[in-house]
Amino acid sequence: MANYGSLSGIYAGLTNAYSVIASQYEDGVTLDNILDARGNTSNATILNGSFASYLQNNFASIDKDGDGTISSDEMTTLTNNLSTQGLTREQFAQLALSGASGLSTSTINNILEHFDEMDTNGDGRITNAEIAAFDVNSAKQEKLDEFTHKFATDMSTFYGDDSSSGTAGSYSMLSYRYKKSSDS
Ligand SMILES: [Ca+2]
Ligand SMILES: [Ca+2]
Repeated sequence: MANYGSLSGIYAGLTNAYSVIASQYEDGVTLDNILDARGNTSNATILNGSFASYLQNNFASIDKDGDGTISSDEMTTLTNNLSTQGLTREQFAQLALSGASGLSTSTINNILEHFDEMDTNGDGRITNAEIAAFDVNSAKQEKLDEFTHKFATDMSTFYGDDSSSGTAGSYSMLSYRYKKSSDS
């Protein structure tokens, strides 16, 4: 069964990047703090650049009340909104390839390849629900293909038997019936 994964690792990664920055600055997470944290080489292994960059690039929209700081509530709102609305192809590509999304390269490629098919409501974004539905449908399709293949294989086995070793059984039955009808 194909598995197209889930976007949950991306949302967790964003929250994690936020937490790393928030833990380093007493005044909360401001745009300057994000820039500072990204520039701090000692953060190289603990702060994911793609996630931090997402927070930086979308700062204004994440900071709903416009006080210049992303609060933990605003961060929760962001991940809730993202998981409800889903991710655009660009957002997905950027965040999934961050190396911290929990998705393998083949899963990411599968999602990118089937993005439009997965986006069943056609809003240009994919959600976990759409991925899961696609997963179920492709599993069904796989089962159907397997059944069709199995059926075809069984049929050729049947005919194969009939024309080779199976001849004895079916032929003798036929000759028996012919014999019987000619007798009467
Ligand atoms: Ca705010
Ligand atoms: Ca969609």
